[in-house]
Amino acid sequence: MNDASYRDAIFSTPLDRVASFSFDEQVVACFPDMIRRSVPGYGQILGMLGLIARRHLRHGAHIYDLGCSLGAGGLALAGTLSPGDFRYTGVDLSPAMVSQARETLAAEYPDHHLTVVEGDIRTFDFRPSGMILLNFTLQFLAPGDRQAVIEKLYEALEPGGVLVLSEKIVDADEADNAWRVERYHDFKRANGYSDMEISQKRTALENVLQPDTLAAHHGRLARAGFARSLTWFQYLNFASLVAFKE
Ligand code: GEK
Repeated sequence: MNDASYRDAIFSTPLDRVASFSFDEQVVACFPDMIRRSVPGYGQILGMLGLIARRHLRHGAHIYDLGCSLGAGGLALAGTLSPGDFRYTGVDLSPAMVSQARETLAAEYPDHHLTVVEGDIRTFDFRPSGMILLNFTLQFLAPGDRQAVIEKLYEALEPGGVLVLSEKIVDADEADNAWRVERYHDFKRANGYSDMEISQKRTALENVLQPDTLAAHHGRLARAGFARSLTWFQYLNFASLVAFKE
Protein backbone atom coordinates (compact mmCIF):
# COMPACT_ATOMS: atom_id res chain seq x y z
CA MET A 1 0.00 0.00 0.00
CA ASN A 2 2.47 2.66 1.15
CA ASP A 3 6.11 1.74 0.67
CA ALA A 4 7.25 4.55 2.97
CA SER A 5 5.34 3.00 5.88
CA TYR A 6 7.23 2.23 9.07
CA ARG A 7 6.79 -0.80 11.30
CA ASP A 8 4.45 -0.16 14.22
CA ALA A 9 6.59 -0.13 17.39
CA ILE A 10 4.51 2.42 19.35
CA PHE A 11 3.90 0.14 22.34
CA SER A 12 7.15 -1.84 22.15
CA THR A 13 8.85 -0.14 25.12
CA PRO A 14 7.42 -0.02 28.66
CA LEU A 15 5.51 3.19 29.25
CA ASP A 16 4.94 4.48 32.80
CA ARG A 17 1.52 5.70 31.92
CA VAL A 18 -0.04 4.48 28.71
CA ALA A 19 -1.70 7.48 27.06
CA SER A 20 -5.02 7.11 25.26
CA PHE A 21 -4.65 6.12 21.64
CA SER A 22 -4.88 8.96 19.12
CA PHE A 23 -4.49 9.28 15.34
CA ASP A 24 -1.43 11.56 15.38
CA GLU A 25 1.70 11.80 13.18
CA GLN A 26 3.33 8.89 15.02
CA VAL A 27 0.38 6.63 14.17
CA VAL A 28 0.15 7.89 10.56
CA ALA A 29 3.77 6.92 9.91
CA CYS A 30 3.19 3.26 10.76
CA PHE A 31 -0.57 3.01 10.10
CA PRO A 32 -0.57 0.64 7.09
CA ASP A 33 1.67 -1.79 9.00
CA MET A 34 -0.36 -1.41 12.21
CA ILE A 35 -3.77 -2.03 10.67
CA ARG A 36 -2.59 -4.95 8.54
CA ARG A 37 -1.06 -6.71 11.58
CA SER A 38 -3.89 -5.75 13.99
CA VAL A 39 -7.15 -6.19 12.07
CA PRO A 40 -7.91 -9.77 10.99
CA GLY A 41 -9.41 -9.76 7.50
CA TYR A 42 -8.56 -6.12 6.73
CA GLY A 43 -7.15 -6.96 3.29
CA GLN A 44 -10.03 -9.30 2.41
CA ILE A 45 -12.60 -6.63 3.31
CA LEU A 46 -10.81 -4.02 1.16
CA GLY A 47 -10.61 -6.53 -1.68
CA MET A 48 -14.42 -6.90 -1.78
CA LEU A 49 -15.27 -3.17 -1.88
CA GLY A 50 -14.85 -2.79 -5.63
CA LEU A 51 -16.83 -6.00 -6.25
CA ILE A 52 -19.70 -4.80 -4.04
CA ALA A 53 -19.62 -1.40 -5.79
CA ARG A 54 -19.72 -3.08 -9.19
CA ARG A 55 -22.96 -4.85 -8.27
CA HIS A 56 -24.73 -2.01 -6.46
CA LEU A 57 -23.38 1.33 -7.69
CA ARG A 58 -24.99 3.33 -10.49
CA HIS A 59 -22.34 4.38 -13.06
CA GLY A 60 -20.65 7.60 -11.95
CA ALA A 61 -22.28 7.69 -8.51
CA HIS A 62 -20.63 9.13 -5.40
CA ILE A 63 -18.98 7.05 -2.65
CA TYR A 64 -18.09 8.25 0.86
CA ASP A 65 -15.32 6.62 2.90
CA LEU A 66 -15.83 7.82 6.48
CA GLY A 67 -12.84 7.74 8.79
CA CYS A 68 -10.83 7.04 5.64
CA SER A 69 -7.43 7.24 7.42
CA LEU A 70 -4.86 6.94 4.61
CA GLY A 71 -7.50 6.34 1.93
CA ALA A 72 -7.17 2.55 1.71
CA GLY A 73 -10.84 2.34 0.68
CA GLY A 74 -10.23 4.76 -2.19
CA LEU A 75 -7.13 2.87 -3.29
CA ALA A 76 -9.04 -0.42 -3.24
CA LEU A 77 -11.95 1.02 -5.26
CA ALA A 78 -9.70 2.74 -7.78
CA GLY A 79 -7.77 -0.51 -8.20
CA THR A 80 -10.96 -2.27 -9.32
CA LEU A 81 -13.10 0.44 -10.97
CA SER A 82 -12.43 2.86 -13.85
CA PRO A 83 -12.20 6.63 -13.30
CA GLY A 84 -15.69 7.20 -14.79
CA ASP A 85 -17.34 4.57 -12.58
CA PHE A 86 -17.42 6.58 -9.34
CA ARG A 87 -16.42 9.73 -7.49
CA TYR A 88 -14.92 9.27 -4.03
CA THR A 89 -14.76 11.47 -0.97
CA GLY A 90 -12.77 10.32 2.04
CA VAL A 91 -13.52 12.10 5.33
CA ASP A 92 -11.28 11.99 8.40
CA LEU A 93 -10.98 13.94 11.62
CA SER A 94 -7.18 13.68 11.78
CA PRO A 95 -5.32 16.39 9.78
CA ALA A 96 -2.23 14.14 9.64
CA MET A 97 -4.26 11.32 8.06
CA VAL A 98 -5.97 13.68 5.59
CA SER A 99 -2.78 15.22 4.22
CA GLN A 100 -1.08 11.84 3.79
CA ALA A 101 -4.21 10.31 2.19
CA ARG A 102 -4.45 13.20 -0.31
CA GLU A 103 -0.83 12.74 -1.32
CA THR A 104 -1.09 8.96 -1.73
CA LEU A 105 -4.35 8.96 -3.70
CA ALA A 106 -3.15 11.70 -6.07
CA ALA A 107 0.14 9.89 -6.66
CA GLU A 108 -1.38 6.42 -7.14
CA TYR A 109 -4.53 7.25 -9.12
CA PRO A 110 -4.21 10.71 -10.74
CA ASP A 111 -7.02 10.01 -13.24
CA HIS A 112 -9.66 8.93 -10.73
CA HIS A 113 -11.94 11.43 -8.97
CA LEU A 114 -10.65 10.99 -5.43
CA THR A 115 -11.04 13.76 -2.83
CA VAL A 116 -10.20 13.77 0.87
CA VAL A 117 -11.62 16.30 3.32
CA GLU A 118 -11.06 16.95 7.00
CA GLY A 119 -14.29 16.62 8.95
CA ASP A 120 -16.14 15.08 11.85
CA ILE A 121 -18.70 12.54 10.67
CA ARG A 122 -20.92 13.42 13.65
CA THR A 123 -21.55 16.91 12.24
CA PHE A 124 -20.69 16.48 8.54
CA ASP A 125 -23.17 17.68 5.94
CA PHE A 126 -23.45 14.60 3.68
CA ARG A 127 -24.40 14.84 0.00
CA PRO A 128 -26.47 12.15 -1.74
CA SER A 129 -24.39 9.01 -2.34
CA GLY A 130 -24.73 5.55 -3.81
CA MET A 131 -22.37 3.83 -1.38
CA ILE A 132 -20.94 4.66 2.04
CA LEU A 133 -17.96 2.93 3.65
CA LEU A 134 -17.66 3.04 7.42
CA ASN A 135 -14.69 0.78 7.96
CA PHE A 136 -13.51 0.54 11.59
CA THR A 137 -14.62 4.10 12.41
CA LEU A 138 -18.02 3.89 14.16
CA GLN A 139 -16.27 2.02 17.00
CA PHE A 140 -14.31 5.18 17.86
CA LEU A 141 -17.44 7.31 18.39
CA ALA A 142 -19.03 7.53 21.83
CA PRO A 143 -21.77 4.87 21.95
CA GLY A 144 -24.39 7.59 22.43
CA ASP A 145 -23.43 9.24 19.10
CA ARG A 146 -23.67 6.12 16.92
CA GLN A 147 -27.41 5.92 16.19
CA ALA A 148 -27.62 9.53 14.99
CA VAL A 149 -24.68 9.03 12.61
CA ILE A 150 -26.20 5.88 11.09
CA GLU A 151 -29.51 7.76 10.64
CA LYS A 152 -27.71 10.58 8.81
CA LEU A 153 -26.02 8.06 6.53
CA TYR A 154 -29.35 6.40 5.79
CA GLU A 155 -30.73 9.80 4.78
CA ALA A 156 -27.69 10.52 2.58
CA LEU A 157 -27.93 7.23 0.69
CA GLU A 158 -29.85 7.23 -2.59
CA PRO A 159 -32.54 4.57 -3.07
CA GLY A 160 -30.74 1.30 -3.85
CA GLY A 161 -27.67 2.55 -1.96
CA VAL A 162 -25.47 0.40 0.27
CA LEU A 163 -23.61 0.96 3.51
CA VAL A 164 -20.57 -1.20 4.29
CA LEU A 165 -19.94 -1.19 8.03
CA SER A 166 -16.83 -2.95 9.35
CA GLU A 167 -16.13 -3.10 13.08
CA LYS A 168 -14.38 -4.78 15.94
CA ILE A 169 -17.21 -6.60 17.72
CA VAL A 170 -17.91 -8.12 21.13
CA ASP A 171 -19.82 -11.34 21.86
CA ALA A 172 -22.78 -11.20 24.23
CA ASP A 173 -21.67 -14.62 25.53
CA GLU A 174 -18.75 -14.13 27.89
CA ALA A 175 -17.06 -17.47 27.17
CA ASP A 176 -17.35 -17.06 23.39
CA ASN A 177 -16.02 -13.55 23.71
CA ALA A 178 -13.07 -14.67 25.81
CA TRP A 179 -12.18 -17.35 23.24
CA ARG A 180 -12.29 -14.89 20.34
CA VAL A 181 -10.24 -12.27 22.22
CA GLU A 182 -7.62 -14.86 23.23
CA ARG A 183 -7.30 -16.12 19.66
CA TYR A 184 -7.14 -12.47 18.50
CA HIS A 185 -4.16 -11.96 20.80
CA ASP A 186 -2.62 -15.13 19.32
CA PHE A 187 -3.20 -13.58 15.87
CA LYS A 188 -1.35 -10.44 16.96
CA ARG A 189 1.49 -12.48 18.49
CA ALA A 190 1.79 -14.45 15.25
CA ASN A 191 2.05 -11.11 13.44
CA GLY A 192 5.06 -10.12 15.54
CA TYR A 193 3.54 -8.14 18.43
CA SER A 194 4.98 -8.91 21.90
CA ASP A 195 2.83 -9.52 24.99
CA MET A 196 3.82 -6.07 26.25
CA GLU A 197 2.75 -4.37 23.02
CA ILE A 198 -0.58 -6.24 23.05
CA SER A 199 -1.28 -5.32 26.65
CA GLN A 200 -0.23 -1.65 26.35
CA LYS A 201 -2.28 -1.19 23.18
CA ARG A 202 -5.24 -2.75 24.97
CA THR A 203 -4.88 -0.19 27.79
CA ALA A 204 -4.53 2.69 25.31
CA LEU A 205 -7.76 1.67 23.54
CA GLU A 206 -9.81 1.24 26.74
CA ASN A 207 -12.64 3.81 26.62
CA VAL A 208 -11.43 4.99 23.17
CA LEU A 209 -12.78 1.92 21.35
CA GLN A 210 -15.99 0.43 22.73
CA PRO A 211 -17.21 -2.39 20.48
CA ASP A 212 -20.87 -3.36 20.00
CA THR A 213 -22.37 -6.82 19.46
CA LEU A 214 -23.45 -7.82 15.95
CA ALA A 215 -27.05 -7.80 17.22
CA ALA A 216 -26.65 -4.17 18.36
CA HIS A 217 -25.32 -3.21 14.91
CA HIS A 218 -28.17 -4.90 13.04
CA GLY A 219 -30.72 -3.39 15.45
CA ARG A 220 -29.29 0.11 14.96
CA LEU A 221 -29.34 -0.29 11.16
CA ALA A 222 -32.96 -1.47 11.25
CA ARG A 223 -34.01 1.44 13.51
CA ALA A 224 -32.35 3.87 11.07
CA GLY A 225 -34.58 2.51 8.29
CA PHE A 226 -32.38 0.02 6.43
CA ALA A 227 -34.63 -2.58 4.84
CA ARG A 228 -32.04 -5.35 5.19
CA SER A 229 -28.60 -5.85 6.68
CA LEU A 230 -26.37 -8.90 6.81
CA THR A 231 -22.99 -9.88 8.16
CA TRP A 232 -21.03 -10.81 5.03
CA PHE A 233 -17.65 -11.31 6.73
CA GLN A 234 -16.34 -12.29 10.16
CA TYR A 235 -12.85 -13.18 11.33
CA LEU A 236 -12.55 -13.65 15.13
CA ASN A 237 -13.85 -10.47 16.79
CA PHE A 238 -13.90 -8.39 13.58
CA ALA A 239 -16.83 -8.28 11.18
CA SER A 240 -18.19 -6.48 8.16
CA LEU A 241 -21.88 -5.85 7.48
CA VAL A 242 -23.69 -4.61 4.42
CA ALA A 243 -26.97 -2.69 4.72
CA PHE A 244 -29.35 -1.91 1.86
CA LYS A 245 -31.63 1.10 1.39
CA GLU A 246 -34.65 0.28 -0.75
C1 GEK B 1 -9.25 2.06 6.58
N1 GEK B 1 -11.28 3.22 7.31
O1 GEK B 1 -8.01 2.00 6.48
N2 GEK B 1 -14.99 11.77 12.20
C2 GEK B 1 -14.14 11.43 11.19
N3 GEK B 1 -13.14 10.53 11.34
C3 GEK B 1 -12.97 9.98 12.56
C4 GEK B 1 -13.82 10.30 13.66
C5 GEK B 1 -14.86 11.24 13.43
N4 GEK B 1 -15.70 11.60 14.41
N5 GEK B 1 -13.40 9.60 14.74
C6 GEK B 1 -12.34 8.85 14.35
N6 GEK B 1 -12.08 9.09 13.04
C7 GEK B 1 -9.84 3.07 7.53
C8 GEK B 1 -9.49 2.71 8.94
S1 GEK B 1 -9.19 3.87 11.43
C9 GEK B 1 -9.40 2.38 12.29
C10 GEK B 1 -10.16 3.58 9.97
C11 GEK B 1 -8.30 2.00 13.22
C12 GEK B 1 -11.03 8.49 12.20
C13 GEK B 1 -9.64 8.46 12.82
O2 GEK B 1 -8.95 9.69 12.64
C14 GEK B 1 -9.00 7.29 12.05
O3 GEK B 1 -8.28 7.73 10.92
C15 GEK B 1 -10.18 6.42 11.61
O4 GEK B 1 -11.37 7.14 12.01
C16 GEK B 1 -10.23 5.04 12.25
O5 GEK B 1 -10.01 1.30 5.95
O6 GEK B 1 -7.31 2.71 13.36
O7 GEK B 1 -8.49 0.87 13.91
